Amino acid sequence: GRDIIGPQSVVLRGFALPAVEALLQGVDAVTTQSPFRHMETPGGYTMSVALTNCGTLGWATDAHGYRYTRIDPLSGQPWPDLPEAFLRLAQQAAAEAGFANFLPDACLVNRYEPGSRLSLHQDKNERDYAAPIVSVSLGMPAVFLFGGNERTGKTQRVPLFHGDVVVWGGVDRLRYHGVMPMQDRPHPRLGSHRINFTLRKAG
Ligand code: MD3
Ligand code: FE
Repeated sequence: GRDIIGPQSVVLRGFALPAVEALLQGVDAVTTQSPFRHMETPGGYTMSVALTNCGTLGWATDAHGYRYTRIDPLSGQPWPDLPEAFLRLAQQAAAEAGFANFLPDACLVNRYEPGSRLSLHQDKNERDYAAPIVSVSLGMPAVFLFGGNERTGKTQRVPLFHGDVVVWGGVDRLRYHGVMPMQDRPHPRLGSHRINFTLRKAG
């Protein structure tokens, strides 16, 4: 089924389930080349979420700020190729949500453990806000926070489960969002981890 959570945002419940093993194989291939790591924020904190990237461009943060790079600062090599299973799923989900011809060039892969959280933020480092973002949730459930266009507004809480895919775009593209601190509710396939990857058009 689908849950409408904004004028141009939809949760496709279980949409990724048929592809889970191919997607996890993709995550393994990516993390073999570019492992998960905890990056520093410009404010001097270490992120509780570990991340890596695949595709032409990867999102990174350090003491100097947030940016997209072609080279993984940890490996010194280009980010790993976008696995075909990621691209196929993202294009199918985007089309289901009314965004035809989605051509992502960046994929940020986040790994959560119990206690990890993502504080409210906007995704503003992409060049083209007309393209949607497709997000795929695997493993432990999370509570996603969906706010408005200002940090201070009301937030709705949206539970996201293993296999859910969310497509965000249009008027919802710059809404504040985050993830509540993770509870330890181990998943049969992924244990005490949640993996979320987001496909974007960044360049
Ligand atoms: C809504 N990740 O990586 S994915 C992120 O679950 C991020 O790991 C979260 O926020 C996670 O930046 C949420 C869903 C998401 C991604 C981008 C959005 C929701 C969004 C951009 C605009 C509005
Ligand atoms: Fe985000």
